[in-house]
Amino acid sequence: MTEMISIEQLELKISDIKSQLEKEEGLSKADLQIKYLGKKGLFNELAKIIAKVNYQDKKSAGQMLNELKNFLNETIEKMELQKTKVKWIDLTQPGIKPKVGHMHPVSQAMEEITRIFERIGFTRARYQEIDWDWYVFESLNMPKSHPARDEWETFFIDAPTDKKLGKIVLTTHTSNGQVREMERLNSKAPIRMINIGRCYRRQQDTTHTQMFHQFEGLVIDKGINIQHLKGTLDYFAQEFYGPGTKSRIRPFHFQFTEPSLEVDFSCHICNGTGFLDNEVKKSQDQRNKCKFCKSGWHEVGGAGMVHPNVLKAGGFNPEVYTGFAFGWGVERTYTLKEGLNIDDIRLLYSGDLKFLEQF
Ligand code: FA5
Repeated sequence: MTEMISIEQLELKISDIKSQLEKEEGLSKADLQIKYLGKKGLFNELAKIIAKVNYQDKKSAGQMLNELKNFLNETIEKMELQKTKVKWIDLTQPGIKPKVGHMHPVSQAMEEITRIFERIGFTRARYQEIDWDWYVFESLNMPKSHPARDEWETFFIDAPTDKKLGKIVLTTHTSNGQVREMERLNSKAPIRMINIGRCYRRQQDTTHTQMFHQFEGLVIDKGINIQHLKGTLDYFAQEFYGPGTKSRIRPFHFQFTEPSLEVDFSCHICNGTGFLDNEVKKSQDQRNKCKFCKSGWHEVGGAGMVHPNVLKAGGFNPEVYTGFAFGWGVERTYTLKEGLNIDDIRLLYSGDLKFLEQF
């Protein structure tokens, strides 16, 4: 007895053929026509089945086969059209640019700072960001339990202590590079170092982050005096912020420099006057104050003449050699650049592409 085929089974076979055709890749139009619509093709093979369909279903089966044939013809045509569309290239169209990233603004600033100091004979150095207490504090004239240490809100590493070098800390400033650089050069002058690195402190607000960068300058030789320091500050101010920018030094206290200074750069918005108008005859209260600086100046960091005890810790005779050092925040120095107007340095580390893509 002939095995009969139901309409549902026929439907299944039809949908198999349809989906097989839709998945076809690589066959030419002619090959598809042979495979699906040729004499021995899948359509004709299926059409033979009609003999096995019940008499009362034959009409619907015939219609279904007709629809399949139309589908096969139309789909093969469409697939051919699609292929020719892909193959056609408009050579006059502008190309699609690949997405390219760029350096983070802080890395850009570090590159610029390095180039500026290299031009006057400084060499870039890098020292560890996890270092012994000795290099971060003690060799810098800050003996254990000295109150000055409190200013550096330090993260300590839970690790064994060394008898001479003490605890291990996350560096609070790049000044740890001072004695390290003296040791690296076997206490031989001249030293002209620019050390840029990561620092860590337990601080967080609009002008402070727990991780930030500093750049540290150190110059040691015979006959180095404070005028060399001031000349270097002025040179940097003009190169980084543009012609006309002035530097100003104010007395301060650091354990590792004597005398110690705080360094300010003149504000580019009000040209160091603190006011946005020229009405010098008016009283200060009536004048239009500069909101960017409030005083005409921006503080960027510290500086001073290297303390004799630090020179000794690095193997230099302070009777023969003198030096100057400075240490400023990269983020702080950078955000003061003309046109940037970044009032919260935490934005630099927010990972917000909408912000970062502007630089
Ligand atoms: C120091 O760190 C001294 N080592 C600088 C120095 C070096 C003085 C050599 C003399 C000789 P101070 O703590 O002021 O100093 O920090 C210097 C600068 O680092 C600050 O003015 C600021 O720009 C930046 N800075 C400090 N803490 C943070 C912080 N948490 N986030 C961002 N920037 C900071």
